[in-house]
Amino acid sequence: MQSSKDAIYSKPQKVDAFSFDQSVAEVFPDMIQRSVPGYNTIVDTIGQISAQFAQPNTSIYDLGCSLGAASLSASKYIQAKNCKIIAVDNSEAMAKRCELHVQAFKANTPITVICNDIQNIDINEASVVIMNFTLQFIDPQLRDAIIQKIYNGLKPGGILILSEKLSHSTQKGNELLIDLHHEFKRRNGYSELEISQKRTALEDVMRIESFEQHKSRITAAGFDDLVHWFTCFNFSSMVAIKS
Ligand code: GEK
Repeated sequence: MQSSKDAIYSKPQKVDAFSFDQSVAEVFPDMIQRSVPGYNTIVDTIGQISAQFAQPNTSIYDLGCSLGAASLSASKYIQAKNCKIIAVDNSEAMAKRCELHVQAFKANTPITVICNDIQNIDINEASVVIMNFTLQFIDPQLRDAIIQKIYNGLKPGGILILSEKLSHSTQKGNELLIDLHHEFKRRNGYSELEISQKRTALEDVMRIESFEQHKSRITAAGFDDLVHWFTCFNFSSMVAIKS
């Protein structure tokens, strides 16, 4: 499917809070690849990790699926029999476009797209749950309950793949990571204006936490191990394992 170039913040404007609306859905593949370092590697590896942990006759959830990149990667790699992938996003524009993406690819493991809030979704008989840069957009007050629900819905041996932008504990360290990320965006063609307007738009919408905060929530929910498998600047991906 065709994806247009992200020029949403290229002109000076009164910046509203960022939302995953139609204009974002239309340019999303370009936006996320030029904004998240290692995005393609992360998505491909999520497919490989999913294949390693998918158990026969179970569900794989992709929560905050956007256009379904992680679901499609999981579907490409999973060999376990009789699995199904449930891809969830509460943005109607994203879910509609995701459905078109899913139909355009021949999926080995079937993918069902659901337009709903993660809060309303039951997690049952799951062997893999994917949250690829989604938790950071959820109200921090709701995060403990969501992670607990995921833990409870996972079968023994199941995993949560959690990718997040992280904050660093020292101001200097944080500034270094932010500078490196902004340079990454400049090198991908974003102007100073685009970088600064996007930053303003995300201010109250994306509330990031430190690795320690994630680890403490994951441990409190009952997970036995948290494996930090990818980091580039302030972007990370982790695997939480239920033994
Ligand atoms: C990828 N995982 O390409 N319920 C459901 N969906 C939500 C909620 C919620 N409460 N809050 C936010 N979303 C994708 C990328 S993008 C990350 C994920 C980014 C959805 C939101 O609509 C958006 O599609 C997605 O989470 C976050 O592998 O853009 O940085």
